[in-house]
Amino acid sequence: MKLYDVAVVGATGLVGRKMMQVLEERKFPVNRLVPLASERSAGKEVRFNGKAVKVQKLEPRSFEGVHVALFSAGAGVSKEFAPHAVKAGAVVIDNSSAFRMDEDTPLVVPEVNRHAIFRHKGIIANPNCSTIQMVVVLKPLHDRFGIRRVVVSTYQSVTGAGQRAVAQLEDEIAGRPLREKKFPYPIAYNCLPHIDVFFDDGYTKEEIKMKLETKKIMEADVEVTATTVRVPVLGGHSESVNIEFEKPCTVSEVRSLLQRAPGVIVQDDPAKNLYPMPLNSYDKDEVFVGRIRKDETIPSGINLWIVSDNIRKGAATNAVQIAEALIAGA
Ligand code: 3JN
Repeated sequence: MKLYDVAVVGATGLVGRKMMQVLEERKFPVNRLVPLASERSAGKEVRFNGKAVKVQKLEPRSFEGVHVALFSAGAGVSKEFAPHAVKAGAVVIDNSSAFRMDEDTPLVVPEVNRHAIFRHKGIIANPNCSTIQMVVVLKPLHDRFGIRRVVVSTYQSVTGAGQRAVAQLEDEIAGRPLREKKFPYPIAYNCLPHIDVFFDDGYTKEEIKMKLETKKIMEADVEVTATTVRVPVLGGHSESVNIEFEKPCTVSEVRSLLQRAPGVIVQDDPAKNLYPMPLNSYDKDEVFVGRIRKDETIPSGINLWIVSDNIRKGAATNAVQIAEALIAGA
């Protein structure tokens, strides 16, 4: 079997660490693992396949011999260093927003648009976590009923904002002085309707990412309007989603389509209090869906509830799945 040299940029972050865990778990054929990070983290050790590997300082020449470079160190780092990786002959799978909307960059969720991977010109973008878990559910429904419009509200885990955000929540809950202050307000016992920066029209960048990325991944004019909210939760992101269809649908058709959909697990039995929750989605790769109900206010519509681990399917697992598809070929 061919083995690959794999770089992980942002190797000491929440997503970078998870990328290495997922590469190991899924037995990605790694020859050499190259963990890369800023000068501050260089010299630390990460564990991979039972061995300690030293984190190296990210530099333009870090990518010599690398076949696949997984980036998760923010859009600025991706913009600066992804071109060096491509120049060295690597394929970059980038978890930031740096290239997502570029025409030449495929934006991929393998369950939805695996074919797009093979159009890459060196860089493949991993979508935003909130978009990924939503489109995995929307795709089979769009193929069958045609989606006209989606109204989504998110309940996003603090893990989406990184290690400093997790530290703020833990310290606030413990009632101790904060090690870090990531959010402008307390996040414990609170909800912040504010993820990423605000634009002049009142929407946040996270909300606009969901709208634009969904159309690009689904290659369809599916309209999305979003409200994204940070909640004091660790295990995953939740989404309340209202979907309006072109064609008539029933709840049982929707349920059976989703039961057969790749990467989806239906948890929907109100009589047994069965519905998806972020506590249960932690460290799982699937997208969980439940609370499937008819929207009686429109001719054809559904309400449902989607939960997934944003650090796994929303980031690391999706990136590794792209890498797997890439080496498997078209
Ligand atoms: O807040 C979340 O739950 C997800 C955060 C994603 C994020 C945070 C900072 C910068 C992104 C992203 O993936 O879109 C970016 C970015 O790359 O723009």
